[in-house]
Parts: sequence; C-alpha cells; structure tokens
Amino acid sequence: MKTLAQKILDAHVVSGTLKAGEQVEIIMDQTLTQDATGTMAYMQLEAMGIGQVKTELSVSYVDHNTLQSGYMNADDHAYLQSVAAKHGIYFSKAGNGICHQLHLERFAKPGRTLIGSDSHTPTGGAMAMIAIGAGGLDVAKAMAGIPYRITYPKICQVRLSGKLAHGVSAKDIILELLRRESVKGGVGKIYEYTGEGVCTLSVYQRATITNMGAELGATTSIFPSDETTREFLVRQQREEDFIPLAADEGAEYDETIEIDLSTLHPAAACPNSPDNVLSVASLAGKKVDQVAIGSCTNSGYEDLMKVASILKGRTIAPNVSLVISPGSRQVMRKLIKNGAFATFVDAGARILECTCGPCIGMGQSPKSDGVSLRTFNRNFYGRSGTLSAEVYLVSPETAAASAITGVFTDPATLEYDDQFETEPSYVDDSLIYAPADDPEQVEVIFGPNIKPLPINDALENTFEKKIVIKLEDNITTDHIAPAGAKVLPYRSNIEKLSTFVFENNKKDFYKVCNEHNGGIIVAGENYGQGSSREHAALAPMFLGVKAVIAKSFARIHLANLINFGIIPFVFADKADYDRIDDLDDLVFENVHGLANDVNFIVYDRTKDIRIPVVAQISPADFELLKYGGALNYIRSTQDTILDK
Ligand code: MIC
Ligand code: SF4
Repeated sequence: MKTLAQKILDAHVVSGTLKAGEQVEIIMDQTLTQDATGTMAYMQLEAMGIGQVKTELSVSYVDHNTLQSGYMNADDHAYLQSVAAKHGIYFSKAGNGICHQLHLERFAKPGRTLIGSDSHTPTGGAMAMIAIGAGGLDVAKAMAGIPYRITYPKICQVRLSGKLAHGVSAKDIILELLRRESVKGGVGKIYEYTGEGVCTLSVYQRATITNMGAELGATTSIFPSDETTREFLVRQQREEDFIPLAADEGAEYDETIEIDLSTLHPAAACPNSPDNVLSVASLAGKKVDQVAIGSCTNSGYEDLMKVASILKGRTIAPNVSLVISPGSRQVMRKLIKNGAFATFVDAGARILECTCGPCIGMGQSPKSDGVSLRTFNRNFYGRSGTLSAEVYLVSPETAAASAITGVFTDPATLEYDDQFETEPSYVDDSLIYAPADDPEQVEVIFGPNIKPLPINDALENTFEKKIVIKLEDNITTDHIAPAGAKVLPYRSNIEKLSTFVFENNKKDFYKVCNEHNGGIIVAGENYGQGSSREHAALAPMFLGVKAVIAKSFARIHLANLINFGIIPFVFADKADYDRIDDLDDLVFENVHGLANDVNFIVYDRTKDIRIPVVAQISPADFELLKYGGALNYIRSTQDTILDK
C-alpha cells in the first residue's frame, strides 16, 4: 500500500533505499528553467559537453528579467533562445507567461517527475507530478541524464474536508498550513493532499497550494489526478496526457494534518515572513498604498476572474495603486475575450506583462514605508525593492477588495459573484519554439553580458579563514544574493553579481572577503531559505567562502553549497553559535578526512576554543566537495558518468 508520492518516486528511483531519510537517485522526466537561473544552467550543460538533452522534455522560459533597461537582459534572452535550439530544448519567449503557470497549462503530466531551476517548480504537483526545485547545476545534470540525488522524504498527509466559504480562497489554505507548520516545518517532507475537500478545488487552486509549499521548506507537494485534472487537460486540449492517480486505500503516512476548509477565513502573511499569518479581519481598516495581483502563485484564470468579479462596476480607492500581471498570455487572451480585462482597465488597474514583475522586484517598488498587499508567495525583507515597505501576502479576493476600499478588507464581507463558467481555454503555443532540426547549424549567441563560468579550486585539506559575517535565523537567498531590477541583470556575470552579496546585511561584504582572501559564514537556523538561485552559493564561492557553519540549512541551498564546493557544517551544539564572533580566525584541519555525521573540530584561534561541527552529507557529496564542486567532479570523471 503506497501513498501517491511514493508510487511516483518509487517508479523513478534508480538507486538507494526507499525509506525516509535514506539517499535515493531519481530519474527526472522533465526539466524547466527560467532566465534568471537558466543562463548558468545552460552554460553548465555546455561545460559538460552535452549535445542533445536526455530528458523526455526540457523547456526554457523567459519570465523574470524582462525589464530591459540596458542590453544585459536582452543578451541573456538571445543566448537562451539559441542554446535551447541547439540542445533539444523548447523555448518560451518573454511575454508568453510565468514558467510555473505555463508549464502547468502546457506540459505538466500526471505521474511524471520534473526538476526546475526555480524553487516554485512544485507547482506541478497540482497535476500529480513529483516536481522539485533545485539549483541550475542539478537541472543541467538532469538534462545530461544524471539522476537527481535526494533524501527520501517523509510523506505528510494533509487531509482536507468541507468546502471553502464565500470570500475564502486556496491562498488561505496554504497560509493556514504556513501558520501551523512555519517556514521550516516542511524540510524533508512531501505534503500529499487527500480527503473529500480535494475535489472541491480546481487545478489552479491546487497549484496555489503546491506552489507555496515551497515556503514551508518542503521537498514538494502533490495532489491526486482526478476528474478535475482531466477537465483541466481537456480544456488545454491535451486529454491524452491524463491518467488517474491517487494513493492506495489504507496507505500509511508519516504524519497527518487535518484541515476543515469550511472553518477557514481570509488570511494575510505579515512582514517579513510567509508564516507570520494573521486573519484579514484582524487587520481590517489598516490603510493600503499598493495592491499587486499576479505571480506564479495567483494569476491563473480563476484567480483573475474572481478579481474581475470584485472589481466589476467599481473603481480603486484614490490612495491605492493597483497592478495586475496575468500568469500567461493564454489566460490574458481569454480575459480580453470575455471582458474581464476591460473591467480591470475600467477599475483603474495598471496592466503589466505576463511575467514575474513586482514579485521579483522588477519594478513597482512601493513608496517609502508603504503598505503593499500582494498575491505573491514571498514577503522577505527588501524583496519588493523598498526596504521600509510593509509587504503582506493575501489572496486575489482580499487584494481586489482592499484595492477598492483602500484599507484591508475581508472579501467575505463583499457581495460578488464567485461562480463563473469554465469555458474551454484559449490555447496558443505560438511563442513556444521547438528545438532546431539541424542543431549543428545553430550558433549560440554570447552577448557581452554573458561572462564565463567561474571555476572553483579543489578543496584544501587544511585552511585558516576569518568569519566574514555572522547572521541570525531564517536568512533567505534574497539576503545572500539580492533580487530586483538593479542586480538581476548580472545573473550571467558572477564577478559583478558578487559585489551585491549581503548588501542589505553588511555593506561592502565583498570588500571584506577580498581583504581576507575569502572566509567563513556563520548563521542561525534555516540558512538559505527561499529561492533555488545557485548564485547564492556561486557568488560567495567566487568571493572565496570555503564553509558555512549554521544551526540548520534549507534543502535547496544546502545542495547548492555542495555543488559549488562550499562545506555546509551544522553546530554539534547550537549553543556554540553564541561563543564565536565576526572576524574570529577559524582553523580547519584535515577536512579531506570528513565523514558523514561525525564530529569535526574547528579551532577558533582568536578565542582559543574548539567548536565541534558536523557535515550531514553523503559520501558521494564529500567527493564533490573535494573536487571543489560538482562541475569540477563531472569534468574530471566525465567518461564514466556521462553517457554522451
Ligand atoms: C524567486 O521567487 O525567488 C525566484 C526569483 O523565482 C527564484 C529563482 C531565482 O532567484 O532566479 C526561486 O524561487 O527559485
Ligand atoms: Fe517568478 Fe515570483 Fe514565481 Fe519566483 S515566485 S517564479 S519571481 S512569480
């Protein structure tokens, strides 16, 4: 008797023991990349010497870096289009939509595995896929046919009963889970949704939930494939991709969480963390300056139809700026046809293109001390581009209702129609280009923004380095390698990008690293939560960071550190965090002798104390570290691990 997640995982495992906590290797059927992580991923694929990708399907999307002020982003787009054509990868052009929504609409298939260089890849779990976010190098490896290594997760059942009340939305379900479980509650887990409440949720609603499972720190989240899934696929004109899939009757779960949908109320994640959840009712009346509707979490057809329903015949409050970015061109086209789009314009909304936009700080930063309500998935410090802004994460219904009144408003208190016909989707793949028939003829275009991949040195057996920064709990990858319109254009230029590392925590961090010839990062719990951006490991690697000592790590960032040859240590005794300080000299002796889960002693020369730390990583990962990271390892051992 198996859970749904186990069924799909087990059918894809090629080595390892199928038991929670054990390392397994799984074959990935599909891959996706987006532009902000894709350039590195494809440079790494090319560095491996791969001709055609080995996956069933690989897609490259352009959706993040679309604000083209300067040549940089456009250079990246041209590179991505040409490299995709050459290596057997489908390419979705800028403006076509956000990778996760488009992938769900056009390519996701029940029962398949997907790895994507974006932390919200688990959105595909709404289509009964095992969909996992990872660093670009892991995605490049999957395209090269190398199985993906993960710790076999615990399977946590989320049993849904009842039905959502008027004004309550899928966003409120996942916010409730975040309230209960926290941003690190899902580490090492897959959340599998079951129960009679499942069939009351559409595929787009399920996608909101699986998307934001990333904020729980989970490996992924998954829904069964049922009649609702079939109808979605029929509307996308690909019913042939449907297969029914569910857990076996009597399957056993490691844990069960019960949620009665009828008891939920509209909720908001308050600054600066997605798990800082309060009811909208408790915030009612608080003045709002900006409302942003969109992102891969909440810009599907139904989300925007509900927004249109609330905005119909009304106009936004004078104190509010409302921006709307539809998740895909298909959805936008349909809203144009059925009149919903005209409603947005009439209400006073500012319409943005179908991209990530303000979610990643590509424009629309709020005013100083502004209160911004966003239907997005992350409200980390500084991510909006305005450090003093207060960003709240809410449902599209709460966002639309508050845009009209100008204050936090519980949508349950408003009359609006939340039933609308689910007509056939408008399907249009005209901005998705198939790979070239004659790949040898394709020339890959490298504009001046694309700089060569930095290569790490092999790991020294003994070294001494200073602590270059000491950080608190829950440091996000947005702290490490900030996003936003100013920094993101340098994602293909690591030298330049490295000058922004920790810019909001320690000004000129890169100069400190240069002065001390690299160093060691010390951090609290859940270090590296949030995005999959490998730049948060790659740029510190470039600055000479050799190890991070933290109380605990987020899953994807831990893997990225190993991939780029930075040793992730955890304190054997968390109390030792308080005994060491910024600029202490740390000595690491005989690191080549490291073994999984065995105490390793770091000598703090400044304080003359010994700190036991542990590296909880597999023997295979130790090998990567010795070579200075996965790319060095693959290139040195290529003949044996790549079937070219
Ligand atoms: C994000 O939402 O933080 C991003 C931008 O989509 C990242 C990827 C990136 O940094 O390029 C993610 O979620 O992985
Ligand atoms: Fe884009 Fe935001 Fe989704 Fe990341 S979370 S993929 S930036 S829409």
